[in-house]
Amino acid sequence: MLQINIPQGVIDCINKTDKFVVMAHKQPDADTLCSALAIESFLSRIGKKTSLYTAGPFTRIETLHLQDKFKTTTMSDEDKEGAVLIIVDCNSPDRVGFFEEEIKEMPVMVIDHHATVSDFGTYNWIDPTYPATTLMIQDLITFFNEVPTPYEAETLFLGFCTDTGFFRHLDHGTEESIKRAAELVKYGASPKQTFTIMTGGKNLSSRKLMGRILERAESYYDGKVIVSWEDLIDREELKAEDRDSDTLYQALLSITGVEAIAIVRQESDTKCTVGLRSVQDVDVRKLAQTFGGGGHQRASGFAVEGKLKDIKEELISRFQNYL
Ligand SMILES: [Mn+2]
Repeated sequence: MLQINIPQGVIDCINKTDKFVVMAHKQPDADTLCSALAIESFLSRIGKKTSLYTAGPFTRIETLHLQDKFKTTTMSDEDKEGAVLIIVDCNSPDRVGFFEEEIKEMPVMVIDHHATVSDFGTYNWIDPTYPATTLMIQDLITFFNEVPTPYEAETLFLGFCTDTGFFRHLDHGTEESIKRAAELVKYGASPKQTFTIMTGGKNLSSRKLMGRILERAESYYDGKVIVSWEDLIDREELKAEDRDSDTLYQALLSITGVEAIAIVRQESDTKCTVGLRSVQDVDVRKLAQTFGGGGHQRASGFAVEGKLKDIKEELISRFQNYL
C-alpha cells in the first residue's frame, strides 16, 4: 500500500526555499526527465525560481521531444547562486555525470525510488515502494493541495508508464499506483498518446539489429537463462543507434522456462554494458552488483571494462549463484 510519507525536511525545504535547480540523471530515461519536468513546473507555478539540467545524452526515442527543455551545459552562476539542487530518480553523485564536482557545494534534495541508498543529499526522500519517481512527484503535488496541470499530468503519466512497462511490471497490491495513474488521466494524460510515444518512432535498422541479437541468443542452465550480444560492427554495418531494448527483452522473456536474460553490448574495444531482466524470482540486481552495477530486482545493468567474449563468459558463470 502506497502512502504519502514525505519527510518533513523535504517539505520544509520546499516551503522556505525560493530557488531550485532541478536535475535529471545522466543517460536520462523518461522517469527521471518527466519527474524533473513536473516538479520544475509545479515549483515554478507556486512562485519559485527554477532551472532544469541534465548531463544527457538523450538517446531514448521516447525522450527526444523533451530534450530542448533541459540545459546540458555547466550550471550558470545565475541559476546556481543560493539555489537548492533537486536530483530526481537517482541517489548517488556519480549518476549526475559531469555535474558531480560542481554540485558539491550545493544543498541537495534527493527524490528517488531506487533502493541503493547513499548518504548523499541534505534532504532525502527515498522510497523503493514507488514504481516510478514520477509517482512521488505526483504525491508531492497532492501533498501541497494542488492538482497536476494537463502538462504535468501528461508528463507524469509518461514517466510512470515507461518505468512500469505500460503497467506490465505492476503486480498484485499496486492498486494505489493505478489509482494515481487514473488521476493523471482525469487531469489530462492520454494512455493512447503515451503508448504511441513509447512504442513509435522506430527505424528499420533498429529492427534489423534486434533480428541479429535474437538470432544469436543462446540458452543456458536448462533454458533458465538466455544470453545474447551486439557489437560495434553490428551498429556500424546497420547504421543503428537504438536497438529498442524493451521489445527485445520482452521477446526473450516470453520464452517458456526462461527465468532471466542478459544482453551484452560492446561499447568500445575495452568496454561493454550489460542489461539484465528477470521474469520473477531471480534477483538480477544482486548479480549486477557483483559487477559494480545496480538497478531493480527484475531489471538491472552494469558497465564493465573487458572484451565482449570474456564478459559474456564471466556473466554466464556468475548466473549460477542467482538461479
Ligand atoms: Mn525510475
